[in-house]
Amino acid sequence: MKRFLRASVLALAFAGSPVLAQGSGSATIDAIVKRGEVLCGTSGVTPGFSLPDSQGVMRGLDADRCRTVAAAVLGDARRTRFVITTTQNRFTILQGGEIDVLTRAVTWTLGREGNLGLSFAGINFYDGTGFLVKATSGITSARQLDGAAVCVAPGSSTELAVADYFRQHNMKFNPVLIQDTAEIRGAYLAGRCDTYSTDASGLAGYRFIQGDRAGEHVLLPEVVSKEPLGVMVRKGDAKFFDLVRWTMFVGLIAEEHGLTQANVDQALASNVPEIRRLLGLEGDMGRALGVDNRFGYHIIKQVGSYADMWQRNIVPVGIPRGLNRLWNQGGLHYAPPLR
Ligand SMILES: N[C@@H](CCC(=O)N[C@@H](CS)C(=O)NCC(=O)O)C(=O)O
Repeated sequence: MKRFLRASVLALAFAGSPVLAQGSGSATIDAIVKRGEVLCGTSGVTPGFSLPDSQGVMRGLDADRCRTVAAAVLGDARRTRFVITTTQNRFTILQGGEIDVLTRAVTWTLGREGNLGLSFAGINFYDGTGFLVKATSGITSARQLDGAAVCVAPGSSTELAVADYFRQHNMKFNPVLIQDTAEIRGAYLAGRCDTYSTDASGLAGYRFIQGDRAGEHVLLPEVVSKEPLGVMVRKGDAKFFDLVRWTMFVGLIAEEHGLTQANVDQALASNVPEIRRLLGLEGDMGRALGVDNRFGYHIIKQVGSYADMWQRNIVPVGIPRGLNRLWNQGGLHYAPPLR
């Protein structure tokens, strides 16, 4: 009881904390503070990642990633604005400064990191290229796709992964390149291609929104590339890069310690050193990144741990956690020590 009271008092003291004054050491952070919102690029068409709900609120893992940045910088996860970007224009929009962060299922590749003046702050979701076919096609393996017409977005990493896969297996394919995601899906449904290829998560989400008709589509078992979906920022603002990267680690560290949106206030009474630093009870962790020391608390309280985000966004779409488990549970997500 005593511990609970202590936690409640602490939680009150933590609520509504002010944001840091100007002078974070990051031009992007300063601009966000001045503007009062974080601008994020999303697709707005991908269930589980970014799709507006019936109230028009953007939902998904990518959308929540944006919210963690708002929670960290502004102390308020609601202060986000989502800018719809396409597979092709997303990089130019980030380069041009129309958004602060690109959270749009964007695969981390050498070419993108080396050529665009942009950097990947971390991996939000470990994915891979998949193929969706109609159940009536009778196709059960990607190896049966020799000579197939493949619907794919131009400028996507999928386009390159598909080309590599077919070449490696001495198979031919005919790319049907369509920019607009709704149009790609339409073309696939209309039979203009034999298979629709993109990130397996995107295909699972697309199949999911078919509802009763989901059974008409089959996600082939082969995952033919690594597609680590990351979060991009402009090069040249190392402080902001660090911050965005640590907003990602906060969710993982919270999950490691069993912290959730629901129990984070009780955790304010914890004596576990890393939890205390994570919540800003001791150490100068936030300041080192140009934000308030309670940035971790705000993220967990307002958006949640990675497990919370997964539960809210990905579980309904039916994608198994797989590689996206924590490192100590057989997955790949691993955060450095918060100290
Ligand atoms: N991870 C791929 C994404 C591929 C992509 O953009 N696919 C299209 C066509 S399905 C799309 O709009 N996806 C929406 C999304 O992934 O949120 C990349 O970085 O290139």
